[in-house]
Amino acid sequence: DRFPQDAKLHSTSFSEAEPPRVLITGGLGQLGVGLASLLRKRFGKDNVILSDIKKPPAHVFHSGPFVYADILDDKKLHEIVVNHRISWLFHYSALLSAVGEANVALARDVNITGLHNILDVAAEHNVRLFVPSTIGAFGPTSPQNPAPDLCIQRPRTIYGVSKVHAELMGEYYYYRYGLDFRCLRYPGIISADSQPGGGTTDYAVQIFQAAVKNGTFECNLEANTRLPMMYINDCLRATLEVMEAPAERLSMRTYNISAMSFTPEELAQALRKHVPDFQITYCVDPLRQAIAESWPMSLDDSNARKDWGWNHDFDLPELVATMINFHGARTR
Ligand code: AKB
Repeated sequence: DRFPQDAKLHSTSFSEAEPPRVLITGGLGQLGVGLASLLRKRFGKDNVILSDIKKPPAHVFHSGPFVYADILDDKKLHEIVVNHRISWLFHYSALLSAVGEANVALARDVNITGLHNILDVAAEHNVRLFVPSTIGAFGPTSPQNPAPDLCIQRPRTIYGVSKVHAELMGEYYYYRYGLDFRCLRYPGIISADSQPGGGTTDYAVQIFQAAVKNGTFECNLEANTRLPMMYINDCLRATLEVMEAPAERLSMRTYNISAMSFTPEELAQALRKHVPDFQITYCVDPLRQAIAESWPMSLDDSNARKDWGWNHDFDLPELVATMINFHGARTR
């Protein structure tokens, strides 16, 4: 049997003596390098392998192991997992919401076929698997404020459809084959030293650099568009915490996590505490606006807080202070 029913008996806990051997796919996106750095501090530099199909910048290449991995090449994936004795896999390869709509066929290949390859390799080699989901897995018929863990999910983007598919397939493999699948629905993630690639929440990353550099920002969402957001440090810590949680603490396999929700106007207002003359203008992108309006304004993450002790550190004021500080703020 390729997929032993008792796989989860072997994969649920690692003794402290032996740290996991980690592979991160899509490692050169917004989150991979930061995740690798967090995991390397915890498990040792050589136990965490970043991978992507792009050439890494020098500082990433020199910071720890890096391999080429195309998630559409399933034979190569098996080879990497076997040769590096991988025991935990963080699957970050994906096309995001706006770029996915611009290239549906590629999004389907990467986000759906790629995920199938990852599920099979993880199940076959008894690997604990983390797949990020998103607020994009909800749609216009989901409860919007807040969206609970379990509710109607009828997203209208290929990105959202692929993420609902990932949640369901991962849970199916968990019940059917014992795959130790763990999944968090991320809000829009705000990072200082890495850029998102083609999402709907990207404005909330770009606005900080523009505010510090020019004192102005042209926003592609309407002023009152409220979306759930999170600072990257909270997101990466949550990811590590859910992967380290003892299996018996997890009453589910897919959890919402949340920190704050704001509109562009509220973010601009918070920014003015640091850049008093900051000006925001609006040039709305109809695609991104329609996507944003189909997503929830906030997430109910009470199950994550109850089951495995999730707690965010960054609310809006701390987020803004940290981002402005990074971009070399002129706090007046
Ligand atoms: C996007 O905007 O597409 C992503 C997400 C919220 O999943 N940042």
